[in-house]
Amino acid sequence: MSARPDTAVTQIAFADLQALLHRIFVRHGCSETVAASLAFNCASAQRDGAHSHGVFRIPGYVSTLASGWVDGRAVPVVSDVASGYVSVDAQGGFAQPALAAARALLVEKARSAGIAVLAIHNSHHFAALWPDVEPFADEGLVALSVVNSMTCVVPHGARKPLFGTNPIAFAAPCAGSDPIVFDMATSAIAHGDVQIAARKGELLPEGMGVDSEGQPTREPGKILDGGALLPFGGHKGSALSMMVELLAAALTGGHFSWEFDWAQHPGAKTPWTGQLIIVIDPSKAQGNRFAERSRQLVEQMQAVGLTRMPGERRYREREASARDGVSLTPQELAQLQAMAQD
Ligand code: NDP
Ligand code: PYC
Repeated sequence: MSARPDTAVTQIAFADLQALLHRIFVRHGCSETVAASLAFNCASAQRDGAHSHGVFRIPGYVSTLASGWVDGRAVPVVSDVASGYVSVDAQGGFAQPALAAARALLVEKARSAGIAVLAIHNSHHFAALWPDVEPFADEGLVALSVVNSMTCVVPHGARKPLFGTNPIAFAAPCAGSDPIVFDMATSAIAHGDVQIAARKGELLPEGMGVDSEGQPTREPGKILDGGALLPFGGHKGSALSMMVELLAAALTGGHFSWEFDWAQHPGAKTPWTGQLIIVIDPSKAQGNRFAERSRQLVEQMQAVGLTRMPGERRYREREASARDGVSLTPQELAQLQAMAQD
């Protein structure tokens, strides 16, 4: 559900988009450091055609900052907990600057112990997860991350929503190519894609969600208006979503997806939860041949007919954006320019 928009597009250089988003974040209450982190993240998602978490999210960031729900100037506090464990209190700010603050220590620990964990709590994550893991694989490391969001998914076999859309992202180096990366919500569809479908007046495929009566519906408006999403793959996706709640919230000290109440902050959109990142140094693996073994796996998958790896569409979009500029609709560009000034 992340293809290029089929409406008219205008192209903007990545650096110009990043600078525009940076101005918006600063204008709406973020420190320079936080603005830089979020602008790079969001511009990268737009560049890669990850539209559910590209510039589509900017009005949500702005309304959240205006509501006082998130601290755009928070300075994360990093704790060196153990030889393979780093904890960060994001101080009610965004998760990406918390990761940035702890990253060097995390990598140092992973390279020394072979594996290290970064547990972020008191944090808001409103973005795609792959930007958090892909850079580790660029450095030859394997990374896995989970983040929980806000109650909108009915556990398999239950009657009411409890879990968040709870994505899992994974990145691994692969000899001779870009890293292998996947990043997927554990809900049948990301909440962002439901909002996009509602805006476009499109029906969803079967099996994505239920209305406020718990009845299956394909209408995004009914899901957003008191309805809920389903996990992907029935009990299997539900188990993964449960795991994400445990790792991202219980293990980090963050909130479960149902544990925060933003009712007093009209306009708040960013889930106040937690995030876990596990980084492994594959040079410690038997024979130190991980990247070559990744390549062998990819080649075998292709030999049995696979034509599209996860992450491949994004890499293609990235190439097209580098060549032609990052695509936005003229309306999106005008809205961003207005938000940078208002
Ligand atoms: P998709 O279902 O679009 O894609 C999931 C993964 O599968 C991607 O790695 C994608 O690669 C790959 N993929 C898709 N189609 C195919 C195919 N036909 N063959 C092989 N691989 C394929 O993602 P979701 O809608 O589940 O999630 C979208 C985004 O929403 C994610 O970035 C996620 O992190 C984010 N999200 C964030 C939340 C938060 O709380 N911050 C909550 C929930 C979601 P490719 O990228 O190349 O298309
Ligand atoms: O798309 O499900 C989603 C989502 C939740 C929080 C940020 N994105």
